[in-house]
Amino acid sequence: MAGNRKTSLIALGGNLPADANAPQVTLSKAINALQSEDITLRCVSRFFQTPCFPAGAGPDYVNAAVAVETSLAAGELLARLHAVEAQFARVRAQRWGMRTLDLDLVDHGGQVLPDEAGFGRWQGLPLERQMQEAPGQLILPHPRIQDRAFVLVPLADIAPRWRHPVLRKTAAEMLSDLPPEDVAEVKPL
Ligand code: PH2
Ligand code: MG
Ligand code: MG
Repeated sequence: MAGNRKTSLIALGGNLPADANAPQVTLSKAINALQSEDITLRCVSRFFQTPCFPAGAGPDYVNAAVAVETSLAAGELLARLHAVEAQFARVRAQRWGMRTLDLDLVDHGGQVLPDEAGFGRWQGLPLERQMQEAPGQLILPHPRIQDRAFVLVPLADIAPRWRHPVLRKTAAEMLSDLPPEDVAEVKPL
């Protein structure tokens, strides 16, 4: 497919075994499974062990991030991510529940979806409502990037100079805005 190729950033996570494979094995297999004729892998972060958020809600996660190049539209890429999650025994039971594999589209070529106002509503949602409400549509960039060391540490590993299209900060800047104790808990495997 020619033209209009975008770089997309994808966050990976998992905290349950899938078919007796540890989360880091599932993540590696998922990265392989993601690659196709129209999805080219460009960069893979280190893998990190991270405490479950919210604290105490389950075992530690393994988190990572990848950059891919693709001609797919955001919705099409998201459908591929869901298909790969399903392939690795992901069952969508509970919001923020334990999972074998979570693939989150973090950024798709700087696109803001549904629009800046819609992004702003989700980004500003208080934690209590974040835990109860799931957006019915794709929000881009991922509305929680700036809050989570388990997303920003892997992201800054592969794309420290990537700039958030709404907040106008780089991954490295957002990471340095986080409490150092949150960042210290994210440990390379
Ligand atoms: N993902 C969640 C909920 N909690 N905690 C960590 N450490 N890492 C995650 O990827 C994660 C989480 C929902 O997607
Ligand atoms: Mg997630
Ligand atoms: Mg997800």
